[in-house]
Amino acid sequence: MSYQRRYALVRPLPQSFSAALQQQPVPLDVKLAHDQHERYTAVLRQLVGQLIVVPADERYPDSCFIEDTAILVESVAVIARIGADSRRGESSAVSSVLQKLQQIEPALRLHRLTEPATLDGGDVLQMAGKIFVGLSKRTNAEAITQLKELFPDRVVALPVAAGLHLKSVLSALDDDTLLVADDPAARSMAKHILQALPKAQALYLPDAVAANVVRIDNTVLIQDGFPQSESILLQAAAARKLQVEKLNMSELIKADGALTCCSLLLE
Ligand code: CIR
Repeated sequence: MSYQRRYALVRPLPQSFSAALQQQPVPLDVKLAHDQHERYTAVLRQLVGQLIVVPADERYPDSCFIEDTAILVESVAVIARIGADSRRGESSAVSSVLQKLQQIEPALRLHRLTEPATLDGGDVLQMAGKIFVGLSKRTNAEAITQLKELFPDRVVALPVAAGLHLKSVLSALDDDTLLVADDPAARSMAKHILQALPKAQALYLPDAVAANVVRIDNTVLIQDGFPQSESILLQAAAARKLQVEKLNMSELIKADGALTCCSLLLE
């Protein structure tokens, strides 16, 4: 079998996850979170050519949310400067792993966002060749300036009006279909994206967290436990002949994580 998605990076959940950042503090069940993350990892392993596991690091309770550490655009990796102070060190292990990967993938190029830029990968949506970047509590205008230098004509900035990150309330099912939480703030964010992509349409979902899916080749990973959104997603997947994998990430959701946040995908 040949895969289009050749690599995925994941980072195991540390025991210190109980101290993960939360917008609304509620107790976290670390064992359950661990099991949910393991299942996510197992599903991903089936879908990509090679799953790369970045070593866990107890110093960083949020480090399983590896998406925030870098942006991968075709063969370019941009190492992020994460917005939250407690998380900033998470990027260096990911950067080392990508540097090692360059030995077998010489086309892979690495760039680094530099101070005063801050950016979380969760604020970056790639869709139909564009790179949408949310200005949020974590991602600032300087990061957008630096990204525009790296990817001229591709970067579109928009304000994050709801949720922690841009992708907390939306994601791409494919190049023409934007999944969006059905609330006014998410709709206003989606408007910016749809203006830049005239061919794209929005599909609104009643559960914000369900609007974050991972698409890998002909499979889409969706959240388990949101039946109304699920039936809309199942219909959309069937219309596109996509396989669906349902994953229950309830404990990671309590720490504001969704599906995209637990991996980095490299073509
Ligand atoms: C944080 O606040 O940074 C983490 N607790 C959650 C990060 C989730 N990341 C993502 O959705 N890309």
